[in-house]
Amino acid sequence: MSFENILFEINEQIAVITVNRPKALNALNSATIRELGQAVEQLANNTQVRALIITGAGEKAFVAGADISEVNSIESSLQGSQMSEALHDVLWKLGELPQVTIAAINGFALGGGFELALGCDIRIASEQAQVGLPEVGLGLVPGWGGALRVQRLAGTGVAKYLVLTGERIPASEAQRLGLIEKIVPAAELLDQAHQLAAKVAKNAPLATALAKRLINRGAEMSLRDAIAYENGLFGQLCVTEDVKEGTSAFLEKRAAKWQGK
Ligand code: CO8
Repeated sequence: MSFENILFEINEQIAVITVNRPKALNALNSATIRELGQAVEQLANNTQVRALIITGAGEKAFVAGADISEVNSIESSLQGSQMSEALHDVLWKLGELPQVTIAAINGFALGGGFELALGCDIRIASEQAQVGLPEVGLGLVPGWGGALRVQRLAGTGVAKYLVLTGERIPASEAQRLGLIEKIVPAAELLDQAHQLAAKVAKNAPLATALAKRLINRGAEMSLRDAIAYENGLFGQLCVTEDVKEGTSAFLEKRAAKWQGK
């Protein structure tokens, strides 16, 4: 499948999607969102790939938001809701992938761009990156889950501060608030994202996939229900070949060879 607005590469255990509209600072138009969805769908049943890195083309922006000229041409609330649903659909698919998803934030991640990053499992950013949710300045609320994911990651106060002021904050501040996990020099960003992906890939595939699912689904449950869910997944994993291999490898002081079953 060929794409016009993204680059999609798979190299053994690691896939990379690069949003590739640098002249518009990689803003997400409908065609780009469609292509993101198609690329993510291709990974859903790929058992070789263990991690997906999402980044932006060029040095300036990860993604500068929804394509504002497209938002400007919306003619009905139905059309607006449909555009909103389109990226939500991609973000839900990212959440359901067995692979870990890593946003490598190489510059501005604003509005929908930050929302795309927030839909990934881990965010690593360059020292120059800036994030923000400036939608209210355009007359909108964040329409791709940004307010709500920031609220869950960093609390109601931080969500209200970022959303109501629309302020852009540097990556260092976002890290302090728990919205970015790691900051590295720009020149090292992709290499460090690959190293992170490789670290995940060393671990047991079913365990990483189910750990991600536990954390994502558990966040939507009461603690009691989430722990019951954890208990079920734990039991399920205990009888896998990988747990026999992982524990035997430890006892025999050798590296584990995972089968993903
Ligand atoms: N959409 C379309 N084009 C854009 C966007 C965008 N979001 N951002 C930048 N561009 C374009 C500019 O228009 C410009 O194009 P041209 O060269 O043809 O004039 C080019 O990219 C370069 O941008 P600037 O000249 O503005 O570059 P600066 O370095 O001066 O500024 C900024 C960089 C600060 C990133 C600035 O471009 C900016 O503020 N961009 C907009 C950021 C923004 O407001 N993002 C939020 C958009 S709304 C949104 O994301 C809603 C999400 C939910 C949608 C739900 C469904 C509808």
